Amino acid sequence: MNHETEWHPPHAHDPNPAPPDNDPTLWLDGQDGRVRLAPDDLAALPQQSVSDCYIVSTGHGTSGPFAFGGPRLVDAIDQFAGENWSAADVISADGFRTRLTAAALRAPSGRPVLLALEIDGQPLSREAGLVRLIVPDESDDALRQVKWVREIIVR
Ligand SMILES: Nc1nc2c(c(=O)[nH]1)N[C@H]1C(S)=C(S)[C@@H](COP(=O)(O)O)O[C@H]1N2
Ligand SMILES: [Mo]
Repeated sequence: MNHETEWHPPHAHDPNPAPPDNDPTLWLDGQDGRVRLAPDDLAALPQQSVSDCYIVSTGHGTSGPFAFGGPRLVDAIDQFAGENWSAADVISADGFRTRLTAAALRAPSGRPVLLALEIDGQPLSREAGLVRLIVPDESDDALRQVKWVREIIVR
């Protein structure tokens, strides 16, 4: 997947070790307003599993391989905000964020971008990032592996 045209702001590479709160609900901001999504709403969409995912960090090592499961980000946006969008900003409860284009997310892929609800067949804990954006095969120091997604702004 080509993320060259996409964007994320500069970050400290020190990850937050703990969730900022215990509430895993998120908000999807689309053209027609705001939709509140609980993990159960995401679990009602078609689920996909992507195996052999690594969380890569030059600063503090690599973990994995993990199999993450959940809906494709593109399906969640299309379902709850409509199909007329060109990019999405995914923002966490602790202010971490990344931007993904619809063009990249719509490209056919066996390793799609997920809103992960599961890891290795088990429910993802809040500590481990529920709901976590998983961008398989990212090689930019895990800056797209956004834990504790709180808001998705559709553009
Ligand atoms: N919400 C949020 N997501 C985040 C971060 C963070 O600080 N906050 N840090 C990123 C960085 S720099 C890394 S290396 C990984 C660490 O993931 P891990 O806790 O699963 O090892 O999470 C990424 N996702
Ligand atoms: Mo990192």
